Amino acid sequence: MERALIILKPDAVQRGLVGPILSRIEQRGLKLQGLKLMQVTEALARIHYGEHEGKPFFQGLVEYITSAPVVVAVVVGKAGTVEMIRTMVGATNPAKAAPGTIRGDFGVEIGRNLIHASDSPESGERETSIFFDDAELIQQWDRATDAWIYE
Ligand code: IDP
Repeated sequence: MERALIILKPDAVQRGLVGPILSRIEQRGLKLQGLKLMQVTEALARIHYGEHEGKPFFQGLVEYITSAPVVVAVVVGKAGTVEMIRTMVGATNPAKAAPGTIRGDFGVEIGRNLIHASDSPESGERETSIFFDDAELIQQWDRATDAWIYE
């Protein structure tokens, strides 16, 4: 199994797109391990986006992600899940994202691209531990539909 951290960024929350975006993930058959509404602090933003420190868009990115509440989720599935979610999310710039992807259907500009999703299983683990305490996650639970989603 592998998992991804998803952040529905402030624009997704402000625009009332939490339900529609989470619906896509649920409908795909992926399973939640954690979900919460939170305010990202500047310190947390700087840790999460540490790899982008020094880039021209970094300060704007920190301001964007801390500007209003976000919804964060941990989503789990079999091997390949992280890549599958990235495909659903689409290209970083919504203007170039394919129709049918979250960014391609809901956004128009790179600085308001609605959603973050971990880019590898390793990032998924690292980012999950940054945003969630163990006690906030339900790592193992039976879902009635599991046998109808996975062979
Ligand atoms: P990703 O979110 O598709 O993985 P990354 O390259 O990891 O894309 O960039 C992280 C975030 O930084 C993007 O989702 C976007 O919010 C922001 N970002 C990246 N490049 C730019 C840019 O050129 N201008 C403004 N914001 C950017």
